[in-house]
Amino acid sequence: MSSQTLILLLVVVLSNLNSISCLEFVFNTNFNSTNIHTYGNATIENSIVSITNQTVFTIGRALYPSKITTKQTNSTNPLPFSTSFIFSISTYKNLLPGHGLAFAFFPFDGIVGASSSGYLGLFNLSNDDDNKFKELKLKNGVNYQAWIDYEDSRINVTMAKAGETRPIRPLISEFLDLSGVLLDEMYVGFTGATGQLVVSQKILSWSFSNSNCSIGDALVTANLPSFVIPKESVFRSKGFVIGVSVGAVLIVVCGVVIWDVLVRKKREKREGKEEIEDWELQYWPHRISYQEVYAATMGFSEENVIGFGANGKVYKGVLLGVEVAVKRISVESEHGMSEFLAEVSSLGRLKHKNLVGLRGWSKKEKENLILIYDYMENGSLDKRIFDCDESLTLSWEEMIKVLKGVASGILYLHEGWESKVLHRDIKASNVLLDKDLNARLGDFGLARMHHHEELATTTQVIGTPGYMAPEVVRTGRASTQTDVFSFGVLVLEMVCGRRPIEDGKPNLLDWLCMLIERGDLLSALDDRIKAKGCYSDEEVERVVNLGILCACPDANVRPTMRQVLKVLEGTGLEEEILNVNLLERIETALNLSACYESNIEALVIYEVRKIMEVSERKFFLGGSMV
Ligand SMILES: *[C@@H]1O[C@H](CO)[C@@H](O)[C@H](O)[C@H]1NC(C)=O
Ligand SMILES: *[C@@H]1O[C@H](CO)[C@@H](O)[C@H](O)[C@H]1NC(C)=O
Ligand SMILES: *[C@@H]1O[C@H](CO)[C@@H](O)[C@H](O)[C@H]1NC(C)=O
Ligand SMILES: *[C@@H]1O[C@H](CO)[C@@H](O)[C@H](O)[C@H]1NC(C)=O
Ligand SMILES: *[C@@H]1O[C@H](CO)[C@@H](O)[C@H](O)[C@H]1NC(C)=O
Ligand SMILES: *[C@@H]1O[C@H](CO)[C@@H](O)[C@H](O)[C@H]1NC(C)=O
Ligand SMILES: CC(=O)N[C@H]1CO[C@H](CO)[C@@H](O)[C@@H]1O
Repeated sequence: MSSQTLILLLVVVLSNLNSISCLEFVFNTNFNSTNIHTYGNATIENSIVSITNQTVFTIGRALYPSKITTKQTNSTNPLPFSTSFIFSISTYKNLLPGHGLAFAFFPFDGIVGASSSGYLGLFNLSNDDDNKFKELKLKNGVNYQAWIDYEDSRINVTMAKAGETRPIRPLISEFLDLSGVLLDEMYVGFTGATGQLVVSQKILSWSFSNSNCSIGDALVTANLPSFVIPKESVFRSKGFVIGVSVGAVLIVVCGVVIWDVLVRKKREKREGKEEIEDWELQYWPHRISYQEVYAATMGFSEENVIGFGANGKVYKGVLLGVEVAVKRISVESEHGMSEFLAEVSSLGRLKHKNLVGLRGWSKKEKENLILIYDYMENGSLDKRIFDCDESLTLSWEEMIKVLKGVASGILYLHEGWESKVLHRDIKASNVLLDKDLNARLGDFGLARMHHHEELATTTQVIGTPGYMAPEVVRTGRASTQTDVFSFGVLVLEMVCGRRPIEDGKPNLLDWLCMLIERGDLLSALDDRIKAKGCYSDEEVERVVNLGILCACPDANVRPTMRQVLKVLEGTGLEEEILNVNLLERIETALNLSACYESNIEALVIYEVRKIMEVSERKFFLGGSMV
């Protein structure tokens, strides 16, 4: 789990009223329904304000009961203010944390016009403005005290652990003229939201004054309740004793191994060879010397660049007379490299007609890993779906062939091998087309090995926004069902000829659900495919339904890859699967279409972007390969 929680502290004003005198109040863990008003899903529990909890897609707001004067009498000058509050943000077990909390002035009470998730119950899609945010990263659960002071158009935000003295230097000190945005009287308080990501956000104490800049000192910081997730006591447990014993044995074993490795390395150095580990020779793919790769790509010349991945370029090359695609990846650490090599050695053994073959690998020094793949003449699938001219678009038949290919590639990964492999990043740019337009899944960099039955336990989010199942966004956990979800999105974007998320257009899934409700499903079919003909309406309907079913927010409703393939191949069983079983499930899925609505937010806006920042490191293999 990401140990970092994002919180946002800000003073914001939403739009452009008359006045009186100064105000001052102090609440020391004595909130009640009289002295603070809550809106949305905020509650008061044990005299503490809870802005958000584990409930997804909620907005919580807590405001001082009446409007306060924010301007000096007969003037547009804002009144100075000092406010301080103690808050706690804690995460839930096995869930990724989000989204944040804000201190704000509001022109009205209630939560009308605000959106959840990354908008913090403060903004919505039409009035969001990223520039207003200042972001701080905090550890979880701890009670923090924040101070916000405003005077003479200067705003200072200071923060410390509750109980510690106020730091002299503010975290943020900015000139900010609030006169244009503050109304004469406004509500003041806190707002927060959850999305797919949830976090508990609490306000323990709060003080505010227009005249006393030391009002923060009035907050009692002693004996505050703690929301830090308790760690299990380890010392008393049996596990501890066993752990220590096993640990001691391990240390000895490791020592022996390390010593052995060091001796070997020394010997290798003396012999002046590249370090080649034993397994490198045992398995596909073989290691290829850097010089060979260098020559094959004409010294990694720009002319040979055929694609850009997230972490490096892809080159075309000729190795031993065969065309290859060479992907260069920079690896941050030595640890990253060894992790990678272990993975490459396993993945190199995966062989299937619908997977891009990995021919070999090479490395230069410690940070440059090079993967050599079969060259795919027809490039990546995305170039055949989006923004391309008609001559390049696939016909319905070709499209079905590609989908069958992708489906059998995924099925092989999921079931065809002794250990289950998740792809984790199925999308059009990761599907390559060979000279006969056969689909081959590429980019296994994100795939990890999993033994059958064992649930993937990584909590790092891996994937691409729009293709990620809601549960991945929420928990970071991938499974075969999450691959099925991405496949569903791929099916739908191929049929419709548009990306799952496009600026200014409704989310693809929502749009399709709307068309289905209207009974106008066929209008979803890409006009360019329509122009090529050779399809039947029933077939289109079947494939769209299949896509929607795969992309159902409820993972249990999604079919397995084996069922998907059967439907695509139309091997008799289809009737049974689709008509009886699946159609029923599609109904369920459609009933869940309300879910889709909230998913738009989850997928489009903010959280995925945020998570991606956190786990950027994991994206080094993302992007397309040609
Ligand atoms: C609420 O708290 C205030 C102090 O802030 C107190 O004066 C008031 O009596 C409390 N009201 C109720 C209903 O407990
Ligand atoms: C979250 O808060 C709501 C009230 O907004 C409450 O009904 C619900 O039980 C709470 N959920 C949890 C898990 O505490
Ligand atoms: C503020 O303006 C009102 C009229 O607009 C006037 O009656 C009042 O005396 C003024 N107050 C001050 C303090 O200037
Ligand atoms: C967004 O908020 C503005 C007020 O700031 C409101 O006028 C508008 O209707 C809201 N839009 C939506 C979609 O809620
Ligand atoms: C904000 O911080 C600056 C620098 O520490 C200080 O000079 C200024 O007086 C502060 N302003 C307020 C309103 O606290
Ligand atoms: C400001 O508030 C602090 C904390 O409550 C208090 O100790 C101090 O006396 C107040 N100062 C003034 C000028 O009222
Ligand atoms: C449990 C609870 O109070 N849920 C509410 C959360 O807020 C939404 C509106 O924002 C209400 O519809 C829910 O009933």
